[in-house]
Amino acid sequence: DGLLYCLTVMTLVAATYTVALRYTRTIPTGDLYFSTTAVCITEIIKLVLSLGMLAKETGSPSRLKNVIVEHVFCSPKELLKLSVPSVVYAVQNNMAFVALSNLDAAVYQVTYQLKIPCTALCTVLMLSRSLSRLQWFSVFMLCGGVTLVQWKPAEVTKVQIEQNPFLGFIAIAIAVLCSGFAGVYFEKVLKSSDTSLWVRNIQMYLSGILVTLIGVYMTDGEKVLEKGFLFGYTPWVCFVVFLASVGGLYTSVVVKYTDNIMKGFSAAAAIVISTVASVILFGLQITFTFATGALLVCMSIYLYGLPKQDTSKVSQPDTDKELKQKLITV
Ligand code: NCC
Repeated sequence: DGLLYCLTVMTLVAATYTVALRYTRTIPTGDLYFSTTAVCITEIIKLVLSLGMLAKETGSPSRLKNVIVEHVFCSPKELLKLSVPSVVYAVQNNMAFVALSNLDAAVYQVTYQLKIPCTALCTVLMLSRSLSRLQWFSVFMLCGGVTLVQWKPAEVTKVQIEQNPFLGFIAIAIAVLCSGFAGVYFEKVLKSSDTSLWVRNIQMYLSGILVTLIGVYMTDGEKVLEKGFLFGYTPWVCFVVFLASVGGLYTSVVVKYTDNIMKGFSAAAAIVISTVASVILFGLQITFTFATGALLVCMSIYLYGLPKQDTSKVSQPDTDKELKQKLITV
């Protein structure tokens, strides 16, 4: 039940986040905030919130202190290990701002779905887990389904800003690769020991703050010194930072209890369910593309969840054959 709640929050936050972020980047005046600082502040907030959660988990201040001393001050190796995903996430989170400064939110959301197969590939390569052929098929079916479900006829919104769609798509491509890799890497570290999720998060956000600060310095250094770190922070920008922080933490909980591929499937299901709910509640009209996409999403979930034995029986002789072939060639 708790998981279902986390999934729903994660998906709703992600959808709101994208639209709100896009909105804050389309202000035509020269008062635009520095997006690199927003990414940095997000890491700080997530660190503080994770400390709070860890305090709750440990129960007493003295135990909290012990845990922090042991896992942060006396674990440079672990900190180094988690600096890998924190660098990659720093790139990814900055790329989201680049992409949404140059592309419409709907276009972004649809293209970003490429992260589903990318995540599946990373899972197979890095967690030495295997997917049956049918599961691979369902991964691509999900990707197509979510694309259709989120498909919106491009509205001709007149934004008064200069945009470079090509740059936007490059940014999405980088974000897709980063999301797959960092997600699976964090999952691997998290599940390889029984160290608490909040400790892992704290370890990651510490280097995250450092890396995103370097990002601020390298990209907007002079301008930030001149105008201030929080220059251009409207309530909307604060809202975006808030959503990014909450969304990140919910994501980590979801990954703890499921995995990154399941995260993709459940997010898709949540989108479908929330739309169907608004049809029932508010009489929203369902489009043909949505219905087709929803059908694909449901079918892909069904196919992905089919018992694996049947397919592994089929693929077993395959690998045996391959092995024999290899032996013969040797
Ligand atoms: O792309 P996605 O997630 O995989 O990005 C993961 C986000 O979660 C943060 N994170 C991850 C692990 C961890 N232990 N702590 C974290 O804070 C990372 O910093 C990264 O921001 C998704 O599956 O679609 C999802 O998408 C993002 C976001 O919509 C996209 O990245 C678009 O920019 C969602 N984030 C938010 O809504 C803020 C995430 O909830 C789900």
